[in-house]
Amino acid sequence: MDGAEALDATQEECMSSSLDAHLGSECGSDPIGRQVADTIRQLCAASIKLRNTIISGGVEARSGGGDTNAGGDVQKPLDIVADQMFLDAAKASAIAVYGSEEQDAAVMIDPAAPLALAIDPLDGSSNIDTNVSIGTIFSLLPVGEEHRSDPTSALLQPGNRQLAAGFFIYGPQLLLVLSVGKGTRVFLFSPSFGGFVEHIGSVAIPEETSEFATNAANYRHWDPQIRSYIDDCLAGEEGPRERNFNMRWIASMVADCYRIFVRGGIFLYLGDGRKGYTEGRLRLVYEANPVAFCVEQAGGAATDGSSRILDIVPRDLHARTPLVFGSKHEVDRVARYVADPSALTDRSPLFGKRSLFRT
Ligand code: AFP
Repeated sequence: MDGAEALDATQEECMSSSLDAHLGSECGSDPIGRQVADTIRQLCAASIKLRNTIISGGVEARSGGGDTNAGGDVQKPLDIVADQMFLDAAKASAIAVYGSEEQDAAVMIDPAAPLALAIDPLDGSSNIDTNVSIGTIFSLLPVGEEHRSDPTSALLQPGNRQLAAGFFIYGPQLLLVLSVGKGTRVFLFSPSFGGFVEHIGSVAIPEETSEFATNAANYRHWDPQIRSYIDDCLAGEEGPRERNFNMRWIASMVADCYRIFVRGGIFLYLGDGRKGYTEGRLRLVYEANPVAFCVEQAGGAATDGSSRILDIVPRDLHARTPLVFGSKHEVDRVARYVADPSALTDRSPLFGKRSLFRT
């Protein structure tokens, strides 16, 4: 086989494993399915543009001071650029209403269109300076007849109504983690092919794990149940869990989440005692819901500590929620710690009272 034939063979392989082929076969041939597929294609095109901006180190990609968004987070120039790129993608799709972390209120696009897009255009943007992976998290919801008088209300449906959800990771590779409700798959942007190709077929998050992800600097602000859970992990082989745990915290949810898809783990960002953090930090509609959808579709679990994330009815577009997700058995275990504080008193005094973060 000469070089040209080899290239053709690779191109053919790329086409058959392409995101496009996946969307064609998995989204269905009904109008809504086709519009979901087309919207995902538009989001992918925007993500490639954003990736090019990031890797070029252009002026937009540089961090800097800025205004605050609706949630009070400082906006970087790249947050604004990303928001505009995805808003343009939404305008080129069958989107009625666009709800973004970077916009105070939902943006009406076409009240007659069948879909609503909720998005965090650039999650983890406080990491831009440090060249850590950042991402875009998105959720597609149906706009039904009941939403016609006020299409923005479509963004306030519980996450179990999502038609598709996913996130892009701008890291060493541009990846797309995607679920259209039939499992979760990972696609890789191939510059030579010019599009996304399948990277990991069907993701399965291991049910068991010995790795947790949390910002341990907030330990003193946590509820006692969560401190106890982490204490028990930290106690390792000598503690009640009788095995050693590892900790990872990238502070960029897409990157922490992707690691959990690849090798299991548990992510915790619960409410804590700091001012403004009673509901944690993460947003229900455009962060927790899409992640929870992909996690559940990969066999994992996602809760607010006790209740399933996907069953929560959002109060408003920017509402926060405590969030725990990852390996199912570990997420269930956290719920047991949260639900039954009295069980903690039965634990050995060594593990019930002592904080291993204290000296
Ligand atoms: P930014 O988008 O402001 O960087 O926030 C990122 C994030 O929402 C999420 O990606 C991280 O898991 C979390 O914040 C990290 O929060 P802490 O800095 O409080 O650990």
